[in-house]
Amino acid sequence: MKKRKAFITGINGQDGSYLSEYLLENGYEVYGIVRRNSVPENQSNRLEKFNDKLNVEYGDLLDFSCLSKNLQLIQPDEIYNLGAQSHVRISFDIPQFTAQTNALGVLNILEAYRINSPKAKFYQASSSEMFGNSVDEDGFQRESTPFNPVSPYGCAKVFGYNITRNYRHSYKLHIVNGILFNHESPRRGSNFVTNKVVKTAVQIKLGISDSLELGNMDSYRDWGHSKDYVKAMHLIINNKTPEDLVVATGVTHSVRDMTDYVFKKLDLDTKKYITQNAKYLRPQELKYLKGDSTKLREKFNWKPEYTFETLLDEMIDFWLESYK
Ligand code: F7E
Repeated sequence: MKKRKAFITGINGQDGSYLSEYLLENGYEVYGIVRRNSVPENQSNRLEKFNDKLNVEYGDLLDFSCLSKNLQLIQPDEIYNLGAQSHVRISFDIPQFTAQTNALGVLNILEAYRINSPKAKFYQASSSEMFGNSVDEDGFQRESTPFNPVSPYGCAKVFGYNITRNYRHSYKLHIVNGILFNHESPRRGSNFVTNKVVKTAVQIKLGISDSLELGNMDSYRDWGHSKDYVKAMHLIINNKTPEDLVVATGVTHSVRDMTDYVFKKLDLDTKKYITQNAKYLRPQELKYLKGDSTKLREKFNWKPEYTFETLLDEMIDFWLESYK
């Protein structure tokens, strides 16, 4: 039987790498683009173990010609647009680049798709950051919760979400948004809060580091595992009727709770090591996220395998192992 083909932007990111592995396991041919980087190791380290099974080319969401050429040649069955400037605080430092990549980049790939491979299904990586500080009365965010973004990243993602819906409705294409809440793993960049806390706590435990500087510890996040979430992406794109769905655990914790859990696990006293540094604060903060993914759970029987605790335990074990 002919293998199904998937094309992934951001293939070397946390989600791109887990999604590639999952699709390879499920018999797909996997294609993707990575942005050229001056340090070549950074482009492939998450893909190292299975790089020889992938078809990866240089490309960029800002370069319509390369997107167009790739989609014309590959004729994928499924397109996952996971490429982005994904760091919310950094989006305040580089707002225009963030808007170009996370907003206009989506339009570029949608156009390349509409023109060259309109039979494919298309997945757009939308984000809970689009909700900003908007919460329903019961304390959850869900598909119907209004967007009220509080960062350049969130604003750009709202454009990406809307243009995706617009293409679905205007051109009758099979296009979906997955609205994913925070998701982490040992492959998370170490400038995101979970991996920063776990990595530094392990370094403190091993005497390599003696302090941890953080920003706001009173914000709440709904943290899941990237491995669980890439399976949800695959279900959402293959939904018979294309629709936009939330992916979340439904459990929320503060940054302080998360830090306490990690330090306690390593037998360390948070008070001794943690200080606040204003450089990690954001001009505007998203204070609270807790997602309701009932629609996804009911439709596909999806539920996360990892809990907050098993996610952090896996990350702690990863860093302990890697410093051995
Ligand atoms: O921050 C606070 C920070 O950078 C989480 C991205 O994947 O999820 C992610 O965005 C919280 C915030 O993730 C530090 O202020 C405190 O309240 O890990 P984060 P994020 O901003 O929620 C959404 C769904 C996405 O779509 C994004 O792409 O932790 N915090 N101290 C800190 N955060 C960082 N990074 N570093 C600190 O030192």
